[in-house]
Amino acid sequence: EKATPPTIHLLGVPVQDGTHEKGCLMGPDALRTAGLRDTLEGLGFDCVDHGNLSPAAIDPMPAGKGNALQFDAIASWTRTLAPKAYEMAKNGFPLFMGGDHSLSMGSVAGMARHAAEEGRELFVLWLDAHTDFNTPLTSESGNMHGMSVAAFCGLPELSGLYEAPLDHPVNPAQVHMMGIRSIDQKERDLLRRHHVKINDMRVLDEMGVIRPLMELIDEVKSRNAMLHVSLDVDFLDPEIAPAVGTTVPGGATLREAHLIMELLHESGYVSSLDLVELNPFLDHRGKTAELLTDLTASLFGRTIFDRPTRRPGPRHRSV
Ligand code: NNH
Ligand code: MN
Ligand code: MN
Ligand code: MN
Repeated sequence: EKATPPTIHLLGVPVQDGTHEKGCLMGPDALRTAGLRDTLEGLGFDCVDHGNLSPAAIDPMPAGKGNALQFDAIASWTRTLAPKAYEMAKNGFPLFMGGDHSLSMGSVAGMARHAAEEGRELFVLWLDAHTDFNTPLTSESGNMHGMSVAAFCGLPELSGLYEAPLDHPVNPAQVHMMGIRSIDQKERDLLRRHHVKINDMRVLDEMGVIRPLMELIDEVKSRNAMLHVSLDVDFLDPEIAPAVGTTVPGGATLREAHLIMELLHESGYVSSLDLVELNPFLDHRGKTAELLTDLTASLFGRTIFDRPTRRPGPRHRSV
């Protein structure tokens, strides 16, 4: 018997204060223009587009230590998004359309709370050129999109972003990163100290995407956890995905990225997705927005040709 597909809840989060490069605020509308919703409906899913989030004003905070830029603005977004993500997760599959990567401070925190309430753990697959594990004390740029993982893992230097201290910080050992090829000096030590699982580009060069990804999927399955996927455009090679302010050469290929999405679909354990860092101002004729749409289609079950039917394992949701 087939589980009914979840409703997909699209939410635009046009935050760009986490980066120095302007333009990410157009990301959600570029994804809409590329036909994300029609594509998902074409695959048989019900979709609700919740429009774009706007951050609630907060009282200015005392200046924190270190050199975080736009701390108050990012706190406003995070405090608005986390409860919204938590609510959306109750009714289906939340798909967050960014916006820069500081978005994940809210989306992941909301998903972690949802998972905890269901008695499940939350794992995170971080697809990015960067590890985004800086704090205001280690960051060289001050840009808060480079601090997202540290924030939702509960590092105290970033706890002021949230309304209240995080009840359900993500365990850094349950954050698996792929595509990594740029880490700041002090960030390196933090990543080691907190046992974040890093699959850098060298790992993908040597063994491809299947082995490290199946390691994650097997662990998620064995713990009956939920899996949040966070896709930064710069995970992809700039040749195929130019619409991002922080391109790093030597990224994932089109087929590697699709294979990851297809395997994630087959796992049946993905609970939620961020599409972030899309800067349409830097795109060529919409190609990056279209690529993200195609990758999302693969995550939701689009295949090139028929696949042999697999015996479904225990599932969170059939996607
Ligand atoms: N590590 C750098 C910083 O913290 C770059 C972060 N930029 C990103 N992250 N695009 O994904 O400033
Ligand atoms: Mn990132
Ligand atoms: Mn990045
Ligand atoms: Mn917990």
